[in-house]
Formats: sequence, C-alpha cells, structure tokens
Amino acid sequence: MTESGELFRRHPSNPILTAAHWPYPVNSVFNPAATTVKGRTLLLVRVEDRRGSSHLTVAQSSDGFTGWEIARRPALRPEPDTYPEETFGVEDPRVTWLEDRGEWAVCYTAYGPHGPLVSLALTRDFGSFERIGAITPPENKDAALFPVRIGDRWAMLHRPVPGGGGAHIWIAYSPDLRHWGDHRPVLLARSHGWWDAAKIGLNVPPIPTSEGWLIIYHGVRNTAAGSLYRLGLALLDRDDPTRVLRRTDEWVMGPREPYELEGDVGRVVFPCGWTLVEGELRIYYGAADTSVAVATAPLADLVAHVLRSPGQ
Ligand code: BMA
Repeated sequence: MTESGELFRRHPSNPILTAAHWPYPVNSVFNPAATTVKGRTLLLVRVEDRRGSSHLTVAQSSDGFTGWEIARRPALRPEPDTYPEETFGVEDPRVTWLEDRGEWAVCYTAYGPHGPLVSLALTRDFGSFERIGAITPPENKDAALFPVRIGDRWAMLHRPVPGGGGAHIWIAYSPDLRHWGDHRPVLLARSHGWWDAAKIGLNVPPIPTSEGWLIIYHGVRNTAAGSLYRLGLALLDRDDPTRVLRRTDEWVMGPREPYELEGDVGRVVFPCGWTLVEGELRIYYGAADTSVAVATAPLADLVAHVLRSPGQ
C-alpha cells in the first residue's frame, strides 16, 4: 500500500502522453493497450482525430515511463470499405501475446452504424495486421483474450449489452480465434448504491498469477453529475475462468488527479494494458478520455488484496 492507503501509485510524470506529444494534429490520446517488444514497452494508443474518429498508433519507450517514440503514422486505422463496422473508428485495444502462435491478438472496439462491437486482428510486429474482423455482434466492447488455451480452446472475456439490459462481463470460447461460442456470464454488475452498479467491463487482459487469473475491471456509477469510472479487482479460477473466486467490495483506484477529473470525459480512469517488470505491475490508462497515464503496484500486493476480499 502507498502512504495514502491506495494500492496503485501514480507515476510522477503523469500524464505520460498527451495530444501535444503527437507528431500530427489530434484531439486526444487515451485507453492504450500495452506489451513488451524486444525489451521495450510498446503502447498501442487510441488516438481520436479532430473529426471524432479514433485510430491506433504505436508509442515505444525503453523504461516504460519516459522517452516515448511515437510513430508518425497510425498502425491500425479504420477500413470502412472492407469493414463497415469500423465506419466511425477503432477504439480501446487490448493486446495479448499468444505464445503458442508466436503472435499478438488485438481485440478492439469497432464502431459502426449498428453500434460498437468486438473485432480481432493478429500481428507479429505491430507494423502489419491480419484482420479477422468482427467476432461479436453489437453491442459489445471491452474484450481481451486469455494468453493460453483453456482446455483445448481459446477464451475471451467480453461485455455484451443485451436489449433486456445489464452490462456484465461474459466469456466465450473458440477453437480457431474466428468462431466464438459457448457464451456465459462471469462477473455481474452489482445493483443500486454500489460503485459498480450501472455497468462493468474488463479493462486489461487477464493477468496470470499463482492464485488464478487476476482481473482489473471498471465499474460505472451514474450520478447527477455524469458517469464515474473506477477500477475493481476479481480473481478467476485458473482452469475454469467462469468461476469467480474473489472480488473486491471496494474500488481500488478511481479518478483523483486533475488530469483524471477534467478532460473530454472527466472522472474516468480506463486502463487497457499492463506490463510486469520485476514483480511490479504497470497499468497504462486513459485519463478523462484525454491523455495516457501509468500507475504501478507490486503484483503480490494486488493478489494478497483480492485474496482478502469476499467471494462473489
Ligand atoms: C466507455 C468506453 C471508453 C471510454 C469510457 C469513458 O464506454 O467508450 O472508451 O473511455 O466510456 O468515456
């Protein structure tokens, strides 16, 4: 725990990336996926242009905090002629390294005329991408793959919003990354006064630990002043991630700093990626839908904290 009693420590140079850093004119940079490539931290950043449409651009750093090299051109931009579901942009990527396949899976939100849905692309270098295309119908967001097969199938957490209401975290399975089924709810939004009552969704890809899969998710509370996005933890069974072993009652991080409280959408912290460096988890998050920030916590502390939490 930090002196303030919080699990996560914000980096002193936050926000680490802003629109002002970008080599071309943009409105905002936020909600980045993260991974490690040849020892360097690579962020796949959601960049919103000045028309309101988002694309994804690579930024890399040797220490993960400073000295970012930002690509001069987008890595993944909407291709509405081939993929009409991307007409209004591609958003909020989550990147998972699939050791067995020797490539990364990028789940992202494709925003089209029928609403947001989950699309998947594969890459070996973040330079070229094999687009699988839409893997769910709308409305669906906040998806990420597990890094290994569960049993003999790939697995993905995602967040459908059915017509009947309720925005919960679900799981789906696939033999080939293209065809997804066996959809089941895993973690449910709570109700009434809870901080995570209005909706929940996965943030970063599942984190493997000795105790199971650590999940960082956002809970939304609708207030008279707008939505409040905060983060909670859950622990899923390693062999059967439909089983929720633990879930924090209280949120573990919420908007507090000026760059999280004010922006295009104030009072939002929204990580899409993590890296692990010498036992320390780094989460890269969008702050107020405007800039990119990073916070750190010893992974062992997060696991100890979630283990002290009640079951569902
Ligand atoms: C969610 C997503 C995120 C965004 C957040 C706050 O629904 O669309 O991209 O950061 O809202 O606006």
